[in-house]
Amino acid sequence: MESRSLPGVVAAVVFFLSTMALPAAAAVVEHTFVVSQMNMAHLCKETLVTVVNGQLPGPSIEVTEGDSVAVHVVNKSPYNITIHWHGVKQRLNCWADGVPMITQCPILPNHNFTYRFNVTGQEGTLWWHAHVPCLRATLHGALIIRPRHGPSSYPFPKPDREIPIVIGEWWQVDLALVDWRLRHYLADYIPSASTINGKLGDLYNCSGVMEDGYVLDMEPGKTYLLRVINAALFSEYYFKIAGHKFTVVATGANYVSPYTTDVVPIAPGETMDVLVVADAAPGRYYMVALPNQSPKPEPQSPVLITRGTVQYSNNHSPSNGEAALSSYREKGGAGGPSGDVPVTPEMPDQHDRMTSFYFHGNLTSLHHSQRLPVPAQVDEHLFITLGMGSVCRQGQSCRRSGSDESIVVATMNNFTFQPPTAMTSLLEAHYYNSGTMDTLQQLPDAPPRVFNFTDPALIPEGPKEAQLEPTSKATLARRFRYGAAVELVFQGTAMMQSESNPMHLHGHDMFVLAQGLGNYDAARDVARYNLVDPPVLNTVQVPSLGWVAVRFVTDNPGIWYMHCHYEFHLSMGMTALFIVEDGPTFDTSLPPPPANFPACGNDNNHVPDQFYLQTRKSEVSHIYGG
Ligand SMILES: *[C@@H]1O[C@H](CO)[C@@H](O)[C@H](O)[C@H]1NC(C)=O
Ligand SMILES: *[C@@H]1O[C@H](CO)[C@@H](O)[C@H](O)[C@H]1NC(C)=O
Ligand SMILES: *[C@@H]1O[C@H](CO)[C@@H](O)[C@H](O)[C@H]1NC(C)=O
Ligand SMILES: *[C@@H]1O[C@H](CO)[C@@H](O)[C@H](O)[C@H]1NC(C)=O
Ligand SMILES: *[C@@H]1O[C@H](CO)[C@@H](O)[C@H](O)[C@H]1NC(C)=O
Ligand SMILES: *[C@@H]1O[C@H](CO)[C@@H](O)[C@H](O)[C@H]1NC(C)=O
Ligand SMILES: CC(=O)N[C@H]1CO[C@H](CO)[C@@H](O)[C@@H]1O
Ligand SMILES: [Cu+2]
Repeated sequence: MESRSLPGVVAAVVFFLSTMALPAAAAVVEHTFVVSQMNMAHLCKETLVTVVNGQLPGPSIEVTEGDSVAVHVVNKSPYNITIHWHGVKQRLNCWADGVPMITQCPILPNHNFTYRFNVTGQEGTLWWHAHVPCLRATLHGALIIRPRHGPSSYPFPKPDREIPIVIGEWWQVDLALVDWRLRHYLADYIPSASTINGKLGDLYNCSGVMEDGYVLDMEPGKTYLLRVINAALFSEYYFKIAGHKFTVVATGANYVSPYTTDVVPIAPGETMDVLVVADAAPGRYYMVALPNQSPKPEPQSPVLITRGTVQYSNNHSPSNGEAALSSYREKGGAGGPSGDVPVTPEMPDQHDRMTSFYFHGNLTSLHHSQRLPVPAQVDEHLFITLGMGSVCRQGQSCRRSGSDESIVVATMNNFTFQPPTAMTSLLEAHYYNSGTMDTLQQLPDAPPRVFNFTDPALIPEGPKEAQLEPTSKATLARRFRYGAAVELVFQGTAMMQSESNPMHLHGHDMFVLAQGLGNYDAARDVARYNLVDPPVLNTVQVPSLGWVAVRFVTDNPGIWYMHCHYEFHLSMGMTALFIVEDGPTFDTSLPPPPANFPACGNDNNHVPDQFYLQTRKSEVSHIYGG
């Protein structure tokens, strides 16, 4: 089987369409993505990873708003592959959304498929990733959308340089195995390191030799636009640069009112465009990404901090540098702007959840001409609880609370998602009106039982939650007519967990009206809705033991994945499908599937379950040193 290396071929080609009479001619931005496996060495160990064009992170796609994109995906890996263009609205183009068995049959090993989509009405940073469970840890890259009228039309001072900052994880284990075990609630693998732009940084070493770290050269006085992406599977991160402040100007390719902060919390699936001015004293400064986690009784993971360095390229000294810097100096350390050791930022605590809560609560959208109005009238109300539960391995009744007879799963309104197993994608079944659609289970508009959702006594697997734990498995879907204004409240629960949940909706942006801690109470909380300038996001961070209220309009026919962007919750079933019906006209109806659409078929590389079952943690324990 061909699997190891790959030629680093393939550049992006841009063809200008001479016939278009737009302000800046719309272009077709074309890429070839060869997905293959290669060995990468970190922490004294070679690991076989699945990557695009031999790169980790994968290639950035850079477009101008209004451009068309064509990405030729050639699958030389042993896995079924789809690529999702995270945050791209894909209007009337659900076929290109890249969710396996939902919007398309996957691209089988040794097959290829060309994704075609237009990027319109969005500016800023998005990203792409494989929508194959867990494999997105190494199959991802930036998708950068610049304004049609050039960088001088940014609604903020024109940056001197633009830099993608991709926060990720380094895994020393077969990611297909991680997924299989998550789905069978054998959640025994964790990443080995965090990364910035693929580099582990100097907190990690191989036999005392430090890992490379990402280095950003800055010139004094210049302004940098950092396009920060959280591509990690497991954690929200706190991101900081010692001695510098950030001005957040966009998130999820939507502009926000400039918001100044010294720390950027970023959950998996979120993207943040932030300006940094090189206004500190010339020297070296650490850029740090710290994953946060829920406190006990949640199981605790080792804290995998990563860091890179910002270094000033010459000695021109700005006036206020020294003063701005003194408060960031490492306590008791030898660090200094001109010393050998870079200055270290003081990070929030790993258990701090309020820094993320306040940050997200402070975002508002920027007033500008393209901004869509917030729907004032609501046609449909949904209230969705997020938590954990369990299903029996066999039959209807079984012992729970951690017993081997049941499997712990992640839930929405007391259902966990069952991926469809038909011989076509659901979207084809929907489009051709085939019978498969009858097997879908309706996602209830509200949880079947009202309980004290955020009572911390429900967190551990114990007597208090035992009555609530049984749940059902089904292919969950909710239908909407075209053009409905939907209000959706996500309620985090303490059901066997106290995690936050970054909820991602495909094909639509959401107006984020309000958030709160504890239980949502319409009588009290509707009054707090921001209907004037709410931020517009494709991924909303539902706070730990709290809630978020959003509105969106179902203006894009198709079947859209709605799921938690923590990969462990996704693999464990925190997913539902939003089916948006066709509207009355040609311009509001889903067109037929594109040419050469993949057909479902058997690949010859199917790994038997037995393999994953037999691979016990003990056999790979050397990876984690125990
Ligand atoms: C893609 O597949 C088609 C047939 O399925 C084949 O003709 C073509 O050569 C393939 N392209 C690449 C780049 O592998
Ligand atoms: C993209 O835009 C072009 C030019 O307007 C149009 O011909 C094409 O159908 C669009 N493609 C998709 C997938 O929407
Ligand atoms: C904005 O942040 C400040 C502190 O950082 C906090 O006190 C305030 O409550 C936040 N606002 C919202 C709406 O979350
Ligand atoms: C829910 O539980 C919390 C924590 O135990 C408690 O403070 C609150 O009063 C409870 N709410 C209701 C409505 O029982
Ligand atoms: C979920 O449904 C099951 C079966 O009806 C019930 O036993 C359980 O209490 C429900 N749990 C929640 C959280 O609603
Ligand atoms: C790959 O996808 C096909 C459907 O096209 C499916 O039959 C097969 O089981 C999948 N293989 C794996 C390893 O998931
Ligand atoms: C993987 C590796 O070699 N890690 C080493 C990093 O450095 C510390 C202390 O110097 C060692 O204990 C680790 O084994
Ligand atoms: Cu989640």
